[in-house]
Amino acid sequence: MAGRRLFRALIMGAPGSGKGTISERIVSDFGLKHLSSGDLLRSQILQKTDVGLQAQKYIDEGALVPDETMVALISAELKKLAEHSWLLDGFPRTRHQAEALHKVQPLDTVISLNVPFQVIIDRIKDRWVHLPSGRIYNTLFNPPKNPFTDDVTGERLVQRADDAPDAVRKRLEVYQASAGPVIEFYRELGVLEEFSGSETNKIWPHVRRMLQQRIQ
Ligand code: G5P
Ligand code: MG
Repeated sequence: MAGRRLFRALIMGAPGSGKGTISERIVSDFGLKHLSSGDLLRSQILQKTDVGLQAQKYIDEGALVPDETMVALISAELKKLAEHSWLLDGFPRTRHQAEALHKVQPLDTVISLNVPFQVIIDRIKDRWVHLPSGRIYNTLFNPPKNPFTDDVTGERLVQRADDAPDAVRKRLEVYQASAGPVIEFYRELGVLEEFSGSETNKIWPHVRRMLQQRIQ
């Protein structure tokens, strides 16, 4: 995107609403850098960093990692992306995080996905992931070429600990309690774009069209 104005966006939505899946399509079509707070935390856990060790207990039980930890972690990553257009996925997800980000970097567009919770509960049990890269599969929706194997590296896929039914229920409750004030914050700023539906393939063309109009 050399020579173009930098574009800064966020994709938000409940756990399993398709943020990661749609982010992969946005990255592929529009060339934005993708920064997923969940992928970043899982990579800190794999590397056994202090942040990873602190965050693991919150993540496994489906609770939010404290705001201060998240703001420090994401701010450090965004500094590395200062020269790039980017798409945040999963941060901010509290009003405090949204205000902290707004002070350093206002957003151009916020994509908010509305997917019925029962649809999410049905699809998330079939999710398999390649943890080091964040690549996402689903045994029914987008299966890997070879069962339980990452298409790119050939490594084994795993299921996330927080995709266990109790943790999924908790994550959906947490989203319901914390997302409203974030959505309101971005609506007031005039940057909110909401997309509702049960199928990513039907939501995606609308997201794509909106971004084509915004990214020049
Ligand atoms: P994450 O990693 O941000 P969540 O819970 O917000 O986790 P998640 O689970 O990663 O979100 P997603 O990215 O929205 O879901 O969804 P996805 O992976 O693309 O799609 C879900 C599944 O459905 C996949 O298998 C996909 O293939 C399939 N799928 C997609 N579309 C369709 C479709 O149309 N049909 C069908 N059948 N299937 C489909 O955060 C994890 C944890 O990290 C901490 C928290 O503890 C959080 O719980 N954390 C933070 N804590 C505080 N503040 C923050 N900002 C934090 N960020 C992360
Ligand atoms: Mg995700």
